[in-house]
Amino acid sequence: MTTTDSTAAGRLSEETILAYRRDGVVRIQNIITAAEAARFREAAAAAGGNATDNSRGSAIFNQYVNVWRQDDVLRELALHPRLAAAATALAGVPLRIWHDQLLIKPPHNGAATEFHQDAPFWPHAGSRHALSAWVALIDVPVERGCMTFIPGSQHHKDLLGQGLADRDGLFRAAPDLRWEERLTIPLRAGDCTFHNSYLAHSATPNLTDDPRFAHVTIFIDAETTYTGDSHVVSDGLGLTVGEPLDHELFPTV
Ligand SMILES: O=C(O)CCC(=O)C(=O)O
Repeated sequence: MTTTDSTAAGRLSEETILAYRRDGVVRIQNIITAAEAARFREAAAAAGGNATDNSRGSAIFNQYVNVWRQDDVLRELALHPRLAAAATALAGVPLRIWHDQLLIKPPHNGAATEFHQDAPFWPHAGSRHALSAWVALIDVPVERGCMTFIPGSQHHKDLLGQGLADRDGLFRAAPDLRWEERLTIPLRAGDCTFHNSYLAHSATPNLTDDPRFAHVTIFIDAETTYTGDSHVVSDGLGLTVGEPLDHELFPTV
C-alpha cells in the first residue's frame, strides 16, 4: 500500500497526491540527497548537545523544538524549498510553518512512541489541512525507530489528545482503529514521509547502537487561526485569539 515517489523529477506525481489524500501518508524517497542528509545529521548531533530538550525525562526521544531558529544549517533543512513544494502540493492549500523539531531516539532507548494524532495538541482553529515532513537523517530501519501509520485514520477529527507514552490511549478513544491495517515505513537517510496531522502514527523503539536522527517540519494551513490554548511554541507571543498566526515564527512558504 505504500506509495513512494522520488523527487528526482522535481514534482510529485498525481498518483502520489491522490494516494496521500486517501491514506493520509506518503513516502518520498530522496527528498534531500544523501550528502545533504549527512550534513544535516552532523548539525543535528551538535544541536542536540546545545539546545533545550523539550521532553526531558522521557525515554521516548529527545525533542528539540524550533531548531531552525537556532542553527543556520538546520534552518536550511526546515525551509528547504523541496519540502515546502511537496507539502503544498499534498495539502492543496497555502501553508505556513508551525514549528520544526529534531527528534533523537538515543541508542537502546527502550521506548516506543505510542500511537497518537498531532493536531489535537495544537491551539489551532479553522485549519483546512496540516501535515508533517518527517525526514530521516540516518538510515531508519524498523529496528531504529521508524514510523508506523494507520492509513485512513485522518478522518477521526474529534478525538482528545493521546499521550505518546500511553500504549492504549488512541484505541480507547477510537476502538475501531485497533482493527485497521498498519503501515510501517522504514526510510533511508534523505527519504521522508509526509503525514496528515490527524493521522494516527507511532514509532518503534531504537534497538540499535546509533542514535535515530529525524527532523520534522510541520506545515499548517496559512489561514489557521489561534485559539489561545497553551502550547510551547506559541505561549507568550502575544498572538490574538481568532486571528491567523501572523508572526515571524510562523513564516508562510
Ligand atoms: O519520531 C517519532 O518517534 C514520532 C514522531 C511524531 O510523532 C511526529 O513526527 O508527529
